[in-house]
Amino acid sequence: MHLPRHVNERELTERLTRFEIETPSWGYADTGTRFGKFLQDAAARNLDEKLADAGQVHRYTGCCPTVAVHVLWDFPVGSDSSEVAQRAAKQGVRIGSINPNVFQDQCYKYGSLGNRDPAIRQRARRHILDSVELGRRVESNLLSLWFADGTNYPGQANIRQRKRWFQEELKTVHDAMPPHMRMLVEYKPFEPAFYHTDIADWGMACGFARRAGPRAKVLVDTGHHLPGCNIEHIVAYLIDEQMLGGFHFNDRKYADDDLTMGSIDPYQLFRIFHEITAAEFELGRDLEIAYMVDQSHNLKPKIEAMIQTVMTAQTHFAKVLLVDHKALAEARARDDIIAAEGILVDAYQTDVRPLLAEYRRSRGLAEDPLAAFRESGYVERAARERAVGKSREGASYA
Ligand code: PSV
Ligand code: MN
Repeated sequence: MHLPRHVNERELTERLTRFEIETPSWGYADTGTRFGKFLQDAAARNLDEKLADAGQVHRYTGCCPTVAVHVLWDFPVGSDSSEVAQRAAKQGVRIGSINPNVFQDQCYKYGSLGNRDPAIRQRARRHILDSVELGRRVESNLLSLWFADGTNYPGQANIRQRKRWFQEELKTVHDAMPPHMRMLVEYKPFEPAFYHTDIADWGMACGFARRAGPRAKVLVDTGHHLPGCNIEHIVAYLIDEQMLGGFHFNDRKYADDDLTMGSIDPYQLFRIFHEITAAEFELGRDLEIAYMVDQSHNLKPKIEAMIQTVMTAQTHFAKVLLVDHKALAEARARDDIIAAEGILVDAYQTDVRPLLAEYRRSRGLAEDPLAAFRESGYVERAARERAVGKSREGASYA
């Protein structure tokens, strides 16, 4: 593909190659809404099948070498967690972020680290510390924390007191992590709590992370913002504060919809990536950011949806790599808003499909990973094997 003069082809290719995306184990399993769960014959039934499916995504895209795991969903009590790193390697992937689960057990009805009962707080802390240990065993270096804690009614709880419990507990966990491990603190404005959520926005996540310690950073889940929120501004701010640790990518129309990344507002995705690559251009180095997908496809076929997601991510990342940062700085210096905006729009409107096809071909990958995967017959084979014994009864959301 003919590249604009300001783009260095080698640098672009190298940056694309360093852009890796983690896929979530829970994106390969049957999931649903609180109203029901629609099963797919080919959906993974256990960790090994999830790793195999993630391995397929990596095999066809070449940029998804790690898989996020959710502790209770992937390591149910009593399950064998030994040799998971080797089992992942067999599928061509590694274990990525560890996601403790302190929201689904009955004891967490009124919260986990924010629960007024010290025994429950201790139980939640224990589970997270066990997850740190699990991370060590499966060779992960990322602890990703999301809490469902919050309240539904004014007056229900002492918000300031809960904040202090969170502060204390997060610091304890931070200090217990092995030196190579990082902690990511995720925020969400509402759901499941509908009045107040203990870590409701990026500012709170940033405050908690700062107090926890230097290896704690903020995790931005793109679906966790109120309508109209300028997410790229948050991203830029956190980068400048050296507090941006990672992303959970997905798209939304209303709230935490878990729709495919870039399916609703692809320009937003471009704007988010632009803030990152613009900062990298200034700094002259890559930022340490964990790019992760957090999507559960209830209706789309799961592996295909994940490949589609990853291709969308790569497409938009390639587009921001075309931005002419020098010309942008010059336009800004003249207060030429039309030109400055035009530089972004030019890059956004460039058709990077030929560039990506060439890039993939040069790495021995299929030009169109989605088409190649579809042709492979993997889903049909998985459906034949996995549908057997899959109960059609009791498909309500567990
Ligand atoms: C919560 O909505 C969330 O975004 C957290 O990251 C959880 O770990 C994940 O979804 C579970 O699907
Ligand atoms: Mn998330």
